[in-house]
Amino acid sequence: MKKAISKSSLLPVVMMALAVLFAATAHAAAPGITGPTFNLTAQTAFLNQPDGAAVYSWGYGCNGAPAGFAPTMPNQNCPTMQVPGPTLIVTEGATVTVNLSNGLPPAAGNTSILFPGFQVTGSGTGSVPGLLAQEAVPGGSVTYTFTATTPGTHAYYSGTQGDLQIEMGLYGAIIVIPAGDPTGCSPSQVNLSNGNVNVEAAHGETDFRLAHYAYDNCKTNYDREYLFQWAEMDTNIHRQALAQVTAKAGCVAGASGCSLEVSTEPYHPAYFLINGRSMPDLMDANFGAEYPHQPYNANPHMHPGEQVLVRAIGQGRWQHPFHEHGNHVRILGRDGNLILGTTAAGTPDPNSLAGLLMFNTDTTPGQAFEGIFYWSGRGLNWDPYGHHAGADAFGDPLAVQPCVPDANGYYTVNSSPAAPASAINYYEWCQDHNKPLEVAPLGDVASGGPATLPSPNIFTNGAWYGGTPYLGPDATLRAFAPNCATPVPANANAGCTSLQPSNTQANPANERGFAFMWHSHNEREITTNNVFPGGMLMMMLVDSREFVIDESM
Ligand SMILES: [Cu+2]
Repeated sequence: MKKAISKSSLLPVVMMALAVLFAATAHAAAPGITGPTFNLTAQTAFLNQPDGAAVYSWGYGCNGAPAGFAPTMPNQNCPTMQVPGPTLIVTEGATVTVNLSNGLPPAAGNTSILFPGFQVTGSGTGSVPGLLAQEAVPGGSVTYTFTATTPGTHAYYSGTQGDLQIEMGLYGAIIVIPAGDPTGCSPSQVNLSNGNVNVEAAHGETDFRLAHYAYDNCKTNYDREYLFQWAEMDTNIHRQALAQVTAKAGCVAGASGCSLEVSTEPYHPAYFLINGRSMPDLMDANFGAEYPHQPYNANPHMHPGEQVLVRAIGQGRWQHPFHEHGNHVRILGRDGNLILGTTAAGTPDPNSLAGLLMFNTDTTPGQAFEGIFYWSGRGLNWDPYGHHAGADAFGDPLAVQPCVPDANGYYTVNSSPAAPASAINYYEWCQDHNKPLEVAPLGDVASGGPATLPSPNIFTNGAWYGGTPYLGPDATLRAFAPNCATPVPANANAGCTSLQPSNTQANPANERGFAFMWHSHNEREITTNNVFPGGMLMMMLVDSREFVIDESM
């Protein structure tokens, strides 16, 4: 697939060594609540935006404590209103019950939930049949029951006056995880992704996955997962709704005049949301106290080689061109349907995943997809780990790392001898092992690498630049030249300086990763109220193996 060059892909933040300076680093996962019975309510609250606005909105929330949370996180909670609504995590085959109470203002009228892809029965006193779903009247409630027939990621959203109610925030996700691991998988499939999970454990990482496989198929195993719900927001609609609800406070539901006449056209969204937040708020922690009604962040992290399950849903009115920098995405399934090739006999072939390899994974309103993403550094033509065949002029504190290619060319448990689980270059692309970007580590092209880095003598780096092109905290230590006098490297014009890149004086045990934009390729959508940066823009971080990714924060 031809890789398009876009203006946004030329932004200077596409790839940089990045140091997180915040006391509490924020990571992600796909947090939600467990059932199989969910007591939900639809209520009002104000959503915080990065420009300081607080936007009147409607959302689903928990009506009492949920049965449980998954995965476990320190500040987990389920408020009475949140956008997106609580992510409902259920197991394949379960009978799911959702009790929805309508806590919206009487003038807002009925509300409901659609669960596309499931055979739903809706009933209950306080509910009436609607056009698309059984609806809870104001102050009333409705019960939906269905069987979670097959694994996958699905949207749920209001089935009542969708142009208004979904815009106001009445949407969420349901994730059906397989009833168990599939049987008959090959050893490398059981030993997930060539040992990545064992390597995570060797570095003290906790497993935050909801399951080991996305579907009942050996080829759908994964190491990490993230859920991204894309939606936009036109504050004109929200202002109208608030004004009318306020003017009609205390009206009797169903009485003449106790209804809203909110115009939802023309449509001019100003906020572009992933999981209810915009850049940079979406990089803050899950369940952060500063976002009481927007608990889910969008802050993907991964180590090289990890198979990352991207669950994405288009929840708004517009389609969004979601682009994951760093690699293409292999689509696994859509709306809970694993995409398989066919056998010669014309039947679905479980050994043939047939989803497209995509540069750009559009989100489509109402549709969900899963894809697999990984980053390995393959194709860079230099060694991102900055390893050296021997001690370098700057006293490389790294022991020399071996890199023995497995059948695919990577250093893994399948190499001979096998890569130990503690190897910090686990999953390195061995063909580029020891190839410098430039020599030692600051030099020029002529000294043996494909690039010349700017000299800290003439170039001021931002506070987020670790001062090194290489991955890992030790690489930051090697980014400047405290001892360049003995011996002076062959070409030391750039490196032999006591000036340090700005962030090398920060805690060297802190994070030093590669950052890639994951964002909308519609550039107005990476703004907040037309100010860049904002909107649908995340920074994905590739972290070195020795940096512990704690997704609970
Ligand atoms: Cu892009």
